[in-house]
Amino acid sequence: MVNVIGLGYIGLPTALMMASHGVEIIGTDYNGELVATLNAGQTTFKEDGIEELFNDAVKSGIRFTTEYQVTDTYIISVPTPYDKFSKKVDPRYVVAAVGDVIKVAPQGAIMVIESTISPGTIEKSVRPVIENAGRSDINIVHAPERIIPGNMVYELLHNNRTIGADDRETGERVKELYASFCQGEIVVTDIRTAEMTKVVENTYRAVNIAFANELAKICHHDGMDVYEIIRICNMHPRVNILQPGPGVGGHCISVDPWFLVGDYPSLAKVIDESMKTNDAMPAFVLHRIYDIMKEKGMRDLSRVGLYGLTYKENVDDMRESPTLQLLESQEKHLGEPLKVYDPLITRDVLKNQYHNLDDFLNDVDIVVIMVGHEEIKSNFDKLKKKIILDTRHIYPGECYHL
Ligand code: SAJ
Repeated sequence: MVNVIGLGYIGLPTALMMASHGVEIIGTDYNGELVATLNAGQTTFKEDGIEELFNDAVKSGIRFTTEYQVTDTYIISVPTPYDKFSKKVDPRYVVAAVGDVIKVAPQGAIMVIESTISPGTIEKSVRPVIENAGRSDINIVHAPERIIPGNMVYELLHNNRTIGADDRETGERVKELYASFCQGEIVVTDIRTAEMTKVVENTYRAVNIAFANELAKICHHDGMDVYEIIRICNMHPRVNILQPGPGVGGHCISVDPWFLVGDYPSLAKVIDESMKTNDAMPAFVLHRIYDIMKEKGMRDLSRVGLYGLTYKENVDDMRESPTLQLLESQEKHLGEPLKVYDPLITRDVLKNQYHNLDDFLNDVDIVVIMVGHEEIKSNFDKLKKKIILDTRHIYPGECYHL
């Protein structure tokens, strides 16, 4: 039996996937409300295919509880926030979960940590907890998650995975467990390498996006079409530039690279600049809005609407969202926030927030497409009379770009 600790964006799909592939799973979360929701047969966030997976897992006998279980294998997938000032990882939830698990874990149990951590965190923060409790018999493993919100179920099944362990035998045992559902290649390595690969993967993407964002600014400055330029460059067999956008959000790409900057400030120069470039994008969008208003002779900010509140298309996750970053920087300057609407955010989170596309469009003249949700793509005809700033390069008609 496997006890999955932390039933959030990563722990829940992982637990469901394993259960639906015949592994006996008990999911534990200290949030009683979340556990009650799951026990009432409801999933806790929207994601393609998660409902079906949930139903399969329930049929296969998955259970949810707030109690830690006595078993031979644990998977810990709790959040790892970062300290915005020091830019370092904050391992407090991982450390707390490890502390709770070792109170009940039997001799020789395996403890897999899936949470993203900066290189060296297991050595610095996790191993001491285990050793100080006299539990050196516990086998620590790091199996960083790799799935992308919006395509989690597919990626859980198909992505290659990395497993870091102290010894080959433990690594192979965990590999066998993940092979119960994972059709990709599973590489076994040491813990520090596994920690580093995860952060490097997200850093690679952050630096690549920053490069695209910088190109967007250069091209805008001299009236060149950045999208056409990237499209042509990407036809070269060894070039793969990502897309510019209004900023980088989510809990990973906008956060993990900072761990390297925080730990190696004098070495991580390109990474530091890239993160600053991405962080500056929401303010750049704000400048573009002012430029467009000036060009059109408009003064009334209340006629500007931001479409999309989530950090990317077709997910309901707002963590580190560029729209929220933009509103924050706008509020600092002007006070009254711009109008916003997102079909996937149904609860009231902001002032000036709309819950219906038509109402939103009726009240604005400039629409800033911050997120390319399917909803807006199938309603482009409603934007015909609007002035559009498309930060995602999805609108087929005449409009402004970054
Ligand atoms: N973005 C751009 N331009 C692009 C691609 C993305 O501006 O060309 C923006 C998005 O709009 C979003 C942000 O970047 O705001 C991040 O989105 P994403 O879709 O690139 O990635 P995440 O954060 O949803 O998921 C990433 C994935 N990592 C990699 O692709 C290397 C995922 O595989 C990881 O599991 C996840 O981080 C994580 O948990 O680390």
